[in-house]
Amino acid sequence: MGVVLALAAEGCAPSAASPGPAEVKVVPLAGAQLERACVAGAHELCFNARDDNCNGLLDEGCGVHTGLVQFSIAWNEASADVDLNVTDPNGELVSTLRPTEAGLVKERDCPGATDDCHGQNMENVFLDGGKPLLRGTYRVAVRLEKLGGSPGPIEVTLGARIGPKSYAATFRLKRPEQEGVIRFEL
Ligand SMILES: [Ca+2]
Ligand SMILES: [Ca+2]
Repeated sequence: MGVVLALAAEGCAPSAASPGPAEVKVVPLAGAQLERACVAGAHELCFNARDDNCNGLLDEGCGVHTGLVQFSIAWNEASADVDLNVTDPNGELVSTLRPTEAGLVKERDCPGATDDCHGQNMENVFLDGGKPLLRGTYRVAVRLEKLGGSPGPIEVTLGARIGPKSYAATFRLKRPEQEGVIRFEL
């Protein structure tokens, strides 16, 4: 409750043909409204979890891994702790400790125990390139763990890549343990 969420299917196709699901159903579990679309040919900004240049890839060229399925979050408050919790169609929660059996990998746990992210708070989950795309429901939860001294709310951008399409949503999380959830069905 109290999660403000904006969602947009940006529908941008990358220049190279990518195999992917023909149809994706996106189910926000909170009120949704359209967010701005990406701009073709724009400069791709790093660590904002957005497909700024509308090529279907999130934060490419920034040392961030991608795959046929990718979910990323980013937020500005350096000491706030937000978690990206993705559960794959097998019901397995993706952790930074090891890939799921379906091949989803999580990199970056921000802000990290020893300021590992250097103030650039971004978490990223992607499908390992060697694994086939697993169809089914991906549950993507964005959860505020700690405000870290910020008065809040913490504005968190969620970017998603499903095959050739990218999606963007924004959450405003006010108190610890609050989370916003979107389901992607493919
Ligand atoms: Ca891009
Ligand atoms: Ca970006």
